[in-house]
Amino acid sequence: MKRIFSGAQPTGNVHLGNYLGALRNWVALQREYESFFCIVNLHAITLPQDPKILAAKTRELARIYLSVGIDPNISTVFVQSDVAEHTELTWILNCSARMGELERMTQFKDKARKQQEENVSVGYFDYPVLMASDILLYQTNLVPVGEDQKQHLELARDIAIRFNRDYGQTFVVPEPFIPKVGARIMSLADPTKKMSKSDEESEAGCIMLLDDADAVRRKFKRAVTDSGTEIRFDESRRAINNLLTIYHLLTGKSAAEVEAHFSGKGYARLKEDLADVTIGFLKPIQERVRGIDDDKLDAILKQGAEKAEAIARATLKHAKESLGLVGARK
Ligand code: AQP
Repeated sequence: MKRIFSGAQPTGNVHLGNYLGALRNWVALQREYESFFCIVNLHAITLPQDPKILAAKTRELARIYLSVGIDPNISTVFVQSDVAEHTELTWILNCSARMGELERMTQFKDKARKQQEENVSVGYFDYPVLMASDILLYQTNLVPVGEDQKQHLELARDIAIRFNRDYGQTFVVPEPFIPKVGARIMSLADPTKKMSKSDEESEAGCIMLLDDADAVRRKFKRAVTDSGTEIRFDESRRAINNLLTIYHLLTGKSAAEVEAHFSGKGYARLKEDLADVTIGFLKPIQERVRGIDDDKLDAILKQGAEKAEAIARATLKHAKESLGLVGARK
């Protein structure tokens, strides 16, 4: 079986963009691939975090993975900091990555622009190398991610190719899996920006998986719309296109069926229907999140970490041998 690896950060709240761009595809792919789904808490600390909140969010995110349909009997679910090999391989790959490559990463450039560059952590700069380690440790074939991670994934491929060229075949070179629809869900408040958990200004534009019905209704009601009244898919009308994409993905109706459903209707109806569909979709997920007790979660994460560690250890050993990093311990 080929392998997939993916992860999300336990920061802020998981939103519909994370679900439609990534988690939904993990669920769909987990039966075809040997699957590793990680809660990437080491990525989270590249920006300042409150330790208590980070710990709580780590467990909440694990509950969300399980509640959206990740099956721990067939997929490996684990917390990144439980598998020390992620950080050790990062050091090794840091020596293959190039400063110029990291400086070109748009996520870093955006953040550096927002904060002053000297206040951005070295870890934030190095984030894509940690991500490359995550992926390469599991000899991953396919990485299902949203579009914002495409550039980081290309870097992971470049690092793998360079390492294999310089030190002999060590890593599988991964392929991205970026969905045709839903790879970039936009903010409801500003459809020129992606739905994002760290963008505080756009909280109103972000439907969280744990939002209650009132919040969902309020956010859709206030969603920005375009000029023009016709409700149909049109990439040049970003706001309406985004709303219809969400509706299409959550209902499973084809684009033609969605357009037929809204034919002759107005934005108010679209927003109401979207809120109804979203509330109906979120309710069972939220119930499952509440239903997973601590002991069960601990057992799943422990089992996941053990399984992940065994594979990570073998890959790291191979990488160290490829480099000539041999000491007294085998
Ligand atoms: N708006 C989005 N549309 C589609 N997919 C998205 N993803 C994120 N935003 C969207 C995908 O969700 C997965 C997990 O994301 P992450 O936790 O690594 O965070 P991120 O990519 O940095 O984006 P977030 O969640 O909005 O956080 P911030 O605000 O920190 O940038 C990834 O596969 C991602 O592509």
